[in-house]
Amino acid sequence: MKRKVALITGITGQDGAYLAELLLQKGYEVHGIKRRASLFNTQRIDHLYRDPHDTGRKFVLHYGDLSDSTNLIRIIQQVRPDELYNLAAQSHVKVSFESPEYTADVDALGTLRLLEAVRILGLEKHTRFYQASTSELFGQVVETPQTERTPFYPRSPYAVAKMYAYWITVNYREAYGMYACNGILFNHESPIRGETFVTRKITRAMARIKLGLQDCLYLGNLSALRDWGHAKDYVEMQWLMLQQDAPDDFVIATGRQHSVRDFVTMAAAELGITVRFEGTGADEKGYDANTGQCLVAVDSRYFRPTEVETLLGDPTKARERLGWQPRITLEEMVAEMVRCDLRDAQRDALCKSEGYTVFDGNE
Ligand code: NDP
Ligand code: GDR
Repeated sequence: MKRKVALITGITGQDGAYLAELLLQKGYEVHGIKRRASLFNTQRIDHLYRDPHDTGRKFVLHYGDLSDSTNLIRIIQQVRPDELYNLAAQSHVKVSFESPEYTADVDALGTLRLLEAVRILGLEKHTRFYQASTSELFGQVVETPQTERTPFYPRSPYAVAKMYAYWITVNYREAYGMYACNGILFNHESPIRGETFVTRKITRAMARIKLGLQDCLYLGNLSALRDWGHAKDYVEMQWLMLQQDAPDDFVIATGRQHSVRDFVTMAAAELGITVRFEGTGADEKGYDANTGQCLVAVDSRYFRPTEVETLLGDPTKARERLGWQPRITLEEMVAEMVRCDLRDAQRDALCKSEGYTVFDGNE
């Protein structure tokens, strides 16, 4: 049988890396679009990469950008993918308030550019399309838990841009008969999550505090509630959605909800630290219950102009139609993230003790 060909935008990101690994395991030829950067930006996929001079390789990277239709058309023409996964985005909600136009260009129009490229090349009956939609679409939630039928109420430039992407995907499915799907994914994390998203920021800081590399972790809204799953589980669903008889949209979530404060408590507990929270709102602090050291403080610069206070997904449709359910629990994920960040912190502590300068990377 002919080997299937997949093209992944955002392959250098968290989900792109896990999805590429999954598809290679399944025997796909995997192509990815990476952005030109002044430094290497392929750390998450380097373990999959083979010598670019090897002609038999099944993993190929192309330079490109979602803001450039000519280059997207050229890559899609060259690759002629059976499956196209659009994971690329300016994906940080807080940053989208600072770069709203760029976020709209990449997250909203970037999706349109890909769909149009597929159509222009006459591949609309050949290429199956996955759009990385998001629970942020629900924003100011009007019902709990959220399902595929819950009305959207986006609360950031990021979410508004993703709302355009959601509907243009639905529209191309209905207008041109494309096999195009939205995965409405709730937050998913892992040891390779970007360091400025709250879960990774917490596990990384707690590990560094434990080793004396950092004193305090500054966070924003500790009361925000999220439904957190593991990225490795969620990319499997992205693939499953493109293997059905007919295209559809699915909510992917765990159905469990925790606060940012709970996540801090869980991560600290993995390191043998008990955190006691005192105060409220901007004055809340978290102390080491044994030593009294202040470990966590609220800094209002991490507040968002409009916040998404609570998200909780109902994945019943995905479970029933795709036979999908998450395998990795939140507790297992927190333990894995802390373990990996502790290893990195140990390396940094060693370098520091040998007199090398260590980049703290705090935001
Ligand atoms: P990441 O931020 O880790 O990765 C984003 C990827 O998009 C990176 O490869 C990045 O490249 C690339 N990218 C950014 N801008 C452009 C551009 N202009 N042109 C081409 N590529 C670009 O995100 P995740 O892996 O966590 O998420 C994947 C997708 O899923 C995103 O679309 C996100 O919005 C969405 N999503 C994520 C959820 C989550 O909880 N993780 C939940 C729901 C949806 P570079 O490495 O160079 O920065
Ligand atoms: P989110 O994830 O905005 O849900 O978007 P993030 O981890 O950034 O925030 C989750 C919640 O934590 C609160 N928070 C903080 N967030 C960050 N980043 N830094 C802090 O210091 C901090 N303190 C508290 C936030 O206010 C928020 O309520 C993620 C992204 O991956 C999106 O691309 C994706 O679409 C959604 O998840 C689903």
